Amino acid sequence: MKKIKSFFEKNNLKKVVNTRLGFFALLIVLLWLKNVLAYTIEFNLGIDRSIEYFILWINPIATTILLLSIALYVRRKRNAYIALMVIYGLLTLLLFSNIVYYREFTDFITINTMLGAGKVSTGLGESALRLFRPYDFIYWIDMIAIIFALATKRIKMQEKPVRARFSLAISTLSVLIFFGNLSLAETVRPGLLSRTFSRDYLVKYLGVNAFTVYDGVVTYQTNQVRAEASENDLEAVLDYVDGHYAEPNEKLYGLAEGRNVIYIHLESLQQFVIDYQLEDENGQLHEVTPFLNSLYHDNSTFSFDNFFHQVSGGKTSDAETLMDNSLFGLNQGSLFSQMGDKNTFQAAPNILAQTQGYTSAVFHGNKGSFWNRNETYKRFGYDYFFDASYYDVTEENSFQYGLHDKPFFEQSVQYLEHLQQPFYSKFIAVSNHYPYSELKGDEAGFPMANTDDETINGYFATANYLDASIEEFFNYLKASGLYENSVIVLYGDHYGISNSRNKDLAELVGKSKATWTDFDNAQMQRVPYMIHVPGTTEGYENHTYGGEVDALPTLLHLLGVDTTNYVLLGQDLFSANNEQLVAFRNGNFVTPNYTYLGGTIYDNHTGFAVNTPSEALSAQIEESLLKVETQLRTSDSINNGDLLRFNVESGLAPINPSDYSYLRQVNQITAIEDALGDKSTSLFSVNGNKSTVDLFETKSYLDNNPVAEVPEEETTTTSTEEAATE
Ligand code: GP9
Ligand code: MN
Repeated sequence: MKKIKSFFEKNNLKKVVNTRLGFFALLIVLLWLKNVLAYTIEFNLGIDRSIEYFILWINPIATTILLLSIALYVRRKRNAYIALMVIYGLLTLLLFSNIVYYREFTDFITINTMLGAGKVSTGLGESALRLFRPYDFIYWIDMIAIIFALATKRIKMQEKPVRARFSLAISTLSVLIFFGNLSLAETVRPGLLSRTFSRDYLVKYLGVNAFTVYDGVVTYQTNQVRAEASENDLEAVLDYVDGHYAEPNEKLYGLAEGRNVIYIHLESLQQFVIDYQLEDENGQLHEVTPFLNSLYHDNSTFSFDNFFHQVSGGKTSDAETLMDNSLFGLNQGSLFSQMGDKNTFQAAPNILAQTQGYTSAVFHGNKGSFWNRNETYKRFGYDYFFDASYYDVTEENSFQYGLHDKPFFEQSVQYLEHLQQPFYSKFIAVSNHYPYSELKGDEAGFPMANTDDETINGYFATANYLDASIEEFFNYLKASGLYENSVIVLYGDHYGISNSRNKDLAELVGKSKATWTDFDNAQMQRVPYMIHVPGTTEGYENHTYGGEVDALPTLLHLLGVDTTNYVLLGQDLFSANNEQLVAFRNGNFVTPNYTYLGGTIYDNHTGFAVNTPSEALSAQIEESLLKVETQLRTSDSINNGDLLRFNVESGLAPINPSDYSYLRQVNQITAIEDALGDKSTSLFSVNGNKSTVDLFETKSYLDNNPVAEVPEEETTTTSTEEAATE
């Protein structure tokens, strides 16, 4: 303490600042302070662990030193100081622009946004002034003070340049710090760079500067591939699509014509949960998803028991890409994150809007920036996106991935009732998400499984909660009258229990840990897929082998939409010509009789590898492999080359993303109702301008199971976040 005091007294600090290195250090400290200030009062990055705070606080350091150190190589006095101040000014400007942008969009600025490619109609231009705060001068006052101090020689400029070797040492040090920062971030959030969940995460773990540079590199790379792609590349795609097209099933074509589509995204729900009963410690059986089971067996439901997810690193976002576009996600990372704000799509909301006059909306209780949804949905043609900002999200009713399912559905209907019908809507549930350990209070009570793996143990309870939330939503749909006029499609997006944990699950699914194989892992990738068409009694359990890529052609045909003009890579699952070949994103595949995994052929009926396949079988597998490769390659060439922009024959007018804004949507939907007057088809209007919100009834697990034993307070294990596979 004394030392510091005397340090100041002797006025050493001033001397230090009068050297180039001292001045350089001052700028670093100031920039660091500004970043920390922004982290504290501007950005809401969802930090809840001390290690995350630590990473957050250190993350501006490396890039700030690195970028400012560029000026250390400048030898001439004036130029060196000018360079320092210019870099300083630019870094401040970058931070400040992000702060202002964040106030409006709860998101960070991408290179595309900067270049104007992603301009939004309600863009920053008009609203920027409104977004300034009186205290914003704090971010600039230091800059003015320093320039003033330099001009009036209160800070003196040092003549002697910094030795080049020393500058190099500083730059190198900053690179080392950066890699330290990065590896720490990767341990907390595996796959941070390869999967790029969200811009939030990049800023949270690496800082604004690193995020911007990273975004620039990725943008450059994708732009290169796009620039080289041409109309000719589309030819091969169109040939493939024509050859692969499967005729609709005449009996079902148009069965749901003109109806609302209500997609329910069953987070991490696997098919094995359907009809599953969990045994508690007293040997008592508990049905995990009683409501979904009843739907599954209902004769108004077309239920599939051989439907596989086909996602890769983009997880939920990959499932959405597949379901909405009949295209695969990318081999690495998320298409939403990497191309969602650039590419042209032929997504369901757009097709249905342009051919059938549908309105479309997504409902999801997490931040809109997660998986870059707020940008991607515009290019899919979603008219509305109700993200967390439209919900009352509190500490109690939410967890790290957003609002819990019951309040989510309950709070969604206030918006749903104002959508013009027919609508195409998607409800993305999220409570049944890794780490499956968040049910508290009145929602706790469903028994835990008793394996060595905490993640597996909690999975059934959150699945049960998801099930109950869907039942409440269905009850509302029936009470409000939306039900009869809708087709409700439910799908599991991907596995909930990763392959690395499956051995611990084996016993629960009637297998043994010791004999568990890759074949078993592959079979676990089945997810629920149910198409519920109220009023029909034609529903049945369909055993066709298919995957998420097949969902869109299946749905469009049920709605009576001709799909021959569109670039869809899947096949109608009701078609007699469906080839029942399910590609996984990594090139493996499943057919009704065989499963092909990295060179090994497994017989589905025995579960064993076929070590000496017959010539006929080898040829058959070879042919399937080629088809799978072609399907995946076609998907990649469409996505990487942004080929759909050339597909004018689709008849779809191009989407202008700036026609879409997800801000102040309540004004938007009610303005449309007002403008349409008697012609408005929203539930609210049809109901004589009376809200149906009160028809939603919600109950807790304990309400429904008053005799259930309340378990001891569960200690939630969030000490390590998900592994890369989760
Ligand atoms: C986040 C949610 C989860 O908003 O959809 O995504 P996931 O981690 O499953 O990809
Ligand atoms: Mn998911």
